[in-house]
Amino acid sequence: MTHGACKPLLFISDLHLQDRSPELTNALVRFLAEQSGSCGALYILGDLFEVWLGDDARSSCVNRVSDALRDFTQSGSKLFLMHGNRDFLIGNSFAAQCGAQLIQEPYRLGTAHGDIILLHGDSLCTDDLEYQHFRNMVRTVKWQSEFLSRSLEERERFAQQARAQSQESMANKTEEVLDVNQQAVLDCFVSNGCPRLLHGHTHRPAVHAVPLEKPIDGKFEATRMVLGDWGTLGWYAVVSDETWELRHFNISS
Ligand SMILES: [Mn+2]
Repeated sequence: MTHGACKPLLFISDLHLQDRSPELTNALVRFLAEQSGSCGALYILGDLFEVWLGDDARSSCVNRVSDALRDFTQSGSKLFLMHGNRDFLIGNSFAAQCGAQLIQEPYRLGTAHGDIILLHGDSLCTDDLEYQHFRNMVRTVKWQSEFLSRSLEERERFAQQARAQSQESMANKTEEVLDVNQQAVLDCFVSNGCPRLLHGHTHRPAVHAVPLEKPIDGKFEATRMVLGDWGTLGWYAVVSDETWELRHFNISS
């Protein structure tokens, strides 16, 4: 693959879209319209939606988003969707409607700056044992096919209970427990043999330089870029021939 005339790659995550926050859906629609054509590909690294009960559960928000994503891909930009901890049930049917391809984490992306490992980020939060237990359960094929076979009302009830429980237990967890575990981050660099990592989930946008004991790719320092969630600000990362950086813009409500 040559990188000579590559259009920029964009990365977003954690928009948590839902009918209740039309200003965020509007911000995404504007963002897509501005970037379509000039952007080579958009990678959505999870939690595009606040909740996903199945591709058959439609809402005005979901319809607006799928229309805007389809316009974006029809204009010539590629679109890749990764699951987050809230929308891990997005299926091939929704992806096809948007012209998107679902990708699994860890996803290794070749760029002009070397390979970058893409993750949603929740797999790095290993101090939150309760959440990791839940994650292991709901990420099995068996659990998912059983859940998707239930009625929409039953699925909605389950999602409400899960959210109430998670909010209750999150109130008792420290900031450290809810952030990434540093050893999990190091293990990720080592196991992938790659000193560059890009993820979301923690809602703590930053670019971290991580010292390495043993060099990876000849480097004693790895980079962990964290996308921010969308609220009063919208966050995205840009990878072009010239730069690899985190950017943000204002979202007026
Ligand atoms: Mn998340």
